[in-house]
Amino acid sequence: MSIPVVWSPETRRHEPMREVWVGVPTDGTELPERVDRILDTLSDHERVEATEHDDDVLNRVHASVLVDHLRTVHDKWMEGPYDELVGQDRVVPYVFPTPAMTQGMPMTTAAATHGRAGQFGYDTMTLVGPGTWSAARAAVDCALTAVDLVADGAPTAYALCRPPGHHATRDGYGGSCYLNNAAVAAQALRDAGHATVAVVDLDAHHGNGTQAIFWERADVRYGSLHVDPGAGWFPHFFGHAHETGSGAGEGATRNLPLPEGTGDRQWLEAVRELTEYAAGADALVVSLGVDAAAEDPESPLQVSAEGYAAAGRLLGSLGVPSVLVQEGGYHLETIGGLVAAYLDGHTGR
Ligand code: SP5
Ligand code: ZN
Repeated sequence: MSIPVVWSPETRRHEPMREVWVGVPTDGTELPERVDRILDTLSDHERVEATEHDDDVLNRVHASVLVDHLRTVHDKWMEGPYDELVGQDRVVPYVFPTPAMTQGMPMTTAAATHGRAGQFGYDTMTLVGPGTWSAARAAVDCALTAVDLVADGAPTAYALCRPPGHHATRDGYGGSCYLNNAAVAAQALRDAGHATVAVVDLDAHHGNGTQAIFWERADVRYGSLHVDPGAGWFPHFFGHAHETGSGAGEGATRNLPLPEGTGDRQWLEAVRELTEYAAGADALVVSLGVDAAAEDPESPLQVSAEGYAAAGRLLGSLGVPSVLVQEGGYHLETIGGLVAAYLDGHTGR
């Protein structure tokens, strides 16, 4: 069965150029070419260009100050003029008002753009360039268009979102993510009348942003399997099994951290557990990162294309309206095949 593949040419416009990691400028791996590699491999599926949506759902998932910051910060940076000052045009924070600095005192927004950047960006790897806002906002439109298709009766729709989103919190961005596409999809499915939505996150990294956004909510469950942050992996501070939600959301978060080197058998055991956990929800969002694959440079998990196909069969068997949202996956030669394998599994073809 063909799955609508929702995409936007705008998503190519985010060119991070580099990631500053432990003080070293490294070549980024979240490249525009990822879009074309995936599109090319999915050529036998129906292609749908995303339509523009207003900020309604976006503003219920993110603080408007974060959205405004991302919309305007690159223009402000160019007024700096940092390009001349520091010799590069990407927005990179250098000071972070974490509790270590704020100590409970009332904080005033920084006047300087290079100061303010650290109020919203929580790492040094996630740079903002001239096309970042257009791409991130277009990725949200991809997710919302996929929800529209499902609301109109498609059993499943795939949103080719780029940049990815699951590390973006209500108030901040990081981990190569700016706006949380999967959270927007889940909120839009709630608004379309699905009483409970399950988000199952297959990306190799824990989706701390999605978890944070729904932490205190019972109507959107969040389940994730990922390389164990306790073994030293990003996002380091979150993704442990003891994080289960709080308040009304107590018990609505489920984390299954996995050891380095985990392959298909153990990974699929965890997918099975999350499938059971998602059972009974009225709609499903899959945060479809394919960086758990053996070839991927960003994670030590060892999942195969057959593993992703089997994961698709498990989650597809839930038989509820499903929106599949692209997250990570950085090995250009294999990401398209991994996504295609998952899609085939999910639709049982
Ligand atoms: C959406 C997603 O998959 N985000 C990944 C964020 C984690 N990035 C951590 C990168 C740290 C190390 N990167 C240096 C390259 C090593 N191959
Ligand atoms: Zn990832």
